[in-house]
Amino acid sequence: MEGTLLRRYGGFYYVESGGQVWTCRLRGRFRLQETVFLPGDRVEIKPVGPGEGVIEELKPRRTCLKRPAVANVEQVIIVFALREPPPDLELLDRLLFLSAVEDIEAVIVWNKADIIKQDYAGLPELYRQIGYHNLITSAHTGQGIDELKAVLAGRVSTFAGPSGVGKSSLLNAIQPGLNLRTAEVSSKGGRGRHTTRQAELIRLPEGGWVADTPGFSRLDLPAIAREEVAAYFPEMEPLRGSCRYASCLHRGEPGCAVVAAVEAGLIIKHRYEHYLTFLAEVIAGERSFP
Ligand SMILES: Nc1nc2c(ncn2[C@@H]2O[C@H](COP(=O)(O)OP(=O)(O)OP(=O)(O)O)[C@@H](O)[C@H]2O)c(=O)[nH]1
Ligand SMILES: [Mg+2]
Ligand SMILES: [Zn+2]
Repeated sequence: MEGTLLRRYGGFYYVESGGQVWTCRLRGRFRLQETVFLPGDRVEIKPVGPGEGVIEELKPRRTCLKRPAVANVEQVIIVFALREPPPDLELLDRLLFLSAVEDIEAVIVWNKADIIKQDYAGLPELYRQIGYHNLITSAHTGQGIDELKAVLAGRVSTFAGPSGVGKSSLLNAIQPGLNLRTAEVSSKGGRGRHTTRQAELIRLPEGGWVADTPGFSRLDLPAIAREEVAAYFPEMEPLRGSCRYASCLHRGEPGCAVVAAVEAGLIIKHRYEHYLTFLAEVIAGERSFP
């Protein structure tokens, strides 16, 4: 029987197959090979008792994210808060960049609209102008929840973002009765408390699946060529071929169209700065994996 891995807990793997959740163990050879199974994995199971099974096979993955660690998602729902924790725009740009590299659609959700801090009020429009899909939500008042439901319906998605932004709260708002654990942002430092410990795939009543995931604040970039970095910044893409030198990496070369666009205010400064940061990381990575 084929099924979808929902979550791991202890030595057990919970697999949905045929409208039922099976508590499974791994075939010994998977333990020997140290195969890592992820929520979202398609697996072959063999029933061994009522509601109990053994995982016999791991199907090839269509997509595979390391952070959050989920397999086969079509869409990443990147959640940030419009108050606390303060939005870390470098992490946001990293997630957008990674989704583009992995060819997974990204939707930015700006949550806690009910307690929005004015400093952040312009962010959704800024990212909308770059071309990203944005939603403004409040898990507390229900604002934007229908739009979020529509975005999730019929697709396999994962939530991603820092701890405390309201990922689990949004899922509880979408599907009352889920009762996912949530916890207040700590008053000291305004950071989340890492309430969700493990990624877990949830079936949506409208059809589709969504993974609630633990928050994180660090994210490594994938190994790509330095010349490709700009291609994953949608606002730089149209300038491809416009710099004086074909090999331009847009970091101070003469006649650079990207730097000119930054100076003219057509490319947002912090986006360009993050481009430079990512470029430097990609180049450093090239040296460690020759
Ligand atoms: N005012 C307000 N508070 C919210 C909203 N959404 C979530 N919160 C609060 O923010 C805190 C953190 O919410 P969680 O849902 O636990 O956050 P999370 O992103 O799942 O965090 P981790 O599981 O640690 O990654 C809780 O106290 C929630 O009640 C919102 O839209 N408005
Ligand atoms: Mg959570
Ligand atoms: Zn250039």
